[in-house]
Amino acid sequence: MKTIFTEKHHLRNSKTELYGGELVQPFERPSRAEYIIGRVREAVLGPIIDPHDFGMDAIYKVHDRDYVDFLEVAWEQWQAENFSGEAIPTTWPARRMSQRVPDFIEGKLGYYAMAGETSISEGTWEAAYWSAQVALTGASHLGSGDQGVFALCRPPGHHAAIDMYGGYCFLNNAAVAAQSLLDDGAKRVAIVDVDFHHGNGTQDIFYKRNDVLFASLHGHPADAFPHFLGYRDENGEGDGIGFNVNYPMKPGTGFDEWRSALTDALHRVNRFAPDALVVSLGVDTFENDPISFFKLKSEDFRRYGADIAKLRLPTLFVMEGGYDIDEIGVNTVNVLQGFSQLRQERAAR
Ligand code: 5XA
Ligand code: ZN
Repeated sequence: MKTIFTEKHHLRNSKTELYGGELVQPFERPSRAEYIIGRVREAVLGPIIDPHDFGMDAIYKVHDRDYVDFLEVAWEQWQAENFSGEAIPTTWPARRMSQRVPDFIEGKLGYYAMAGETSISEGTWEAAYWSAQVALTGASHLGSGDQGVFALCRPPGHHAAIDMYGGYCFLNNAAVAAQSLLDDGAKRVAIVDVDFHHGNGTQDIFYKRNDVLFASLHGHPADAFPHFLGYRDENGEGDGIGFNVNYPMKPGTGFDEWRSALTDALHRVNRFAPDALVVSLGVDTFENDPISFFKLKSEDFRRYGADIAKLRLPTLFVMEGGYDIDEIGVNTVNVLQGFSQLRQERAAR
């Protein structure tokens, strides 16, 4: 299996995350990707390929232009105010307040942020841009006939909505890739999000559409970030009714229950008969993840990778979350190996 990767992810190296009332070192840090690529090499998963630069067009297909414009200049505008720290929102357009976009950077941050933990720092835009290009390159390899590709995206993307950032995400890499597959001739694309957190951004982007089936398995929003989306009764809107499926699960959920939800999601994908599958691959479902509450063990990741392979669809894995740095590489590559090994076994029959 090919891995698409660039060292440009290091451009995203913010110093602060608002967590537990303190500014701490972010959980989403460069070493995550280094551990993953290290394990990809160690396991000899396959070639590691630099991303191609596809430009901005594919990004504008899923994000509003004013939002992207804001991301491009947010750090510059913040710096122009001579603030000493990194850019974090402190005020929001909450209930019964105006939804107009303010001029001052403090107001803009609040307008475009869906959460406050994610600081914008030097290089954030550039890293987010290249992360999206990693996903687009992965999609282009699927389009050329590969059956499984790993887009090692960093920063992650699935919380990034049409016009919102947060949850460590700026551009929605999985959505950008899915849209590019459609633009390159796919009639239908399914996205299965196995990250611990609900993919609110991906849901937002495709909620009214019937050419993308979105299924997300995640911590119940009553108990887990992003808290304000991800309920079971969110089934889509307009043409999209029936094409959004959420599987919220309670604290302590182990592999058997989680896998039943995955099995149901994969059945739905099978019935949808897509031309390709995008997997938002977060490994923060791991039992030792510091900010999550599912109980998957390392070997479970291999097992569900094989479950996904049984769909026999061209599959793009797009990296999302996972913060147990010691095991992040093993768990991620276990999914990819579980997938590849089952595919190879079936092909050899
Ligand atoms: O998948 N999303 C994440 O892992 C980020 C969660 C951020 C919680 N404040
Ligand atoms: Zn997550």
